[in-house]
Amino acid sequence: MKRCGRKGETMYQDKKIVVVMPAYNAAKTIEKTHREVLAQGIVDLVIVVDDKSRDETVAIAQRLERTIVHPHERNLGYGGNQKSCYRLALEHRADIVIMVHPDYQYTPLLIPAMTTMIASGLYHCVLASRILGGYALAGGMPLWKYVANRGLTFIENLLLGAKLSEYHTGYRAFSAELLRKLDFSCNSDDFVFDNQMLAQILWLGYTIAEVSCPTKYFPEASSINFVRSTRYGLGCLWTALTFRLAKLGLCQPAIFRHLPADSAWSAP
Ligand SMILES: Nc1nc2c(ncn2[C@@H]2O[C@H](COP(=O)(O)OP(=O)(O)O)[C@@H](O)[C@H]2O)c(=O)[nH]1
Ligand SMILES: [Mg+2]
Repeated sequence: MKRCGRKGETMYQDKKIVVVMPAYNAAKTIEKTHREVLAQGIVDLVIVVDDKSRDETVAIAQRLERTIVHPHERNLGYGGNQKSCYRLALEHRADIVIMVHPDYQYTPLLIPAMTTMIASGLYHCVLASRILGGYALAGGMPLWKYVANRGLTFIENLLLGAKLSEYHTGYRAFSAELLRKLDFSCNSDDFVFDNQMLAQILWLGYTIAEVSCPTKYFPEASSINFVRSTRYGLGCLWTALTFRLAKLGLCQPAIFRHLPADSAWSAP
């Protein structure tokens, strides 16, 4: 199935596969993550966006094979980082974009599976879920994060009208076709960006697919504290609530206002 494309590219079924890594103080783990990403044999390009890390992330990333490094001049936040990731991936003519954190929390071994689900034309968005399969706690997810994840997911499913096992994973794949339809200009630069993006995808009528993903928690893989997590959780609830109110015609949140009205997608 794999075949060679243009010079220097591996291509997968004639599609350019780009992995984006939103990096922040990832010096200890980025090389290992990157090695396993390329070992999958289907990734054409890795884009590392560094959000003004205080460690050696940029210097290490600049030595990595098949990789473009884009350092931010100032710290924008995780959402601001992802905005750069997707813009650069589209500028580099990606067909499929996979976002994976460079903190080695998510195994790159799932890249071929997620790519296939999009390359087949079946889905435009695939999440790697730590909840599906039921081993999140055994993998070291702190109990309070697990409980918050399950509670938020329950409410989000009700308000967003989807049936996902979690909305909070940092391992996601998208078709370029879908990314081109999204408008991030009014999205947050903070962690809730992730959630707003999923709400926008559901707003457009796309189905979000999931694969189960082993969970790994260790000191370098998790830095978000309780206060930032709480702010994120409240942002998720607000996103879901305004989504439902907007569907009922009761408000017009900016994150949905600029999306194309005629892009309704139906499963093939
Ligand atoms: N741009 C940016 N990224 C951050 C910041 N804090 C964490 N991150 C990144 O956000 C991602 C998720 O954070 P992490 O601490 O791993 O969260 P957890 O694994 O969900 O507990 C990681 O890729 C971090 O590198 C920040 O202040 N700015
Ligand atoms: Mg992490």
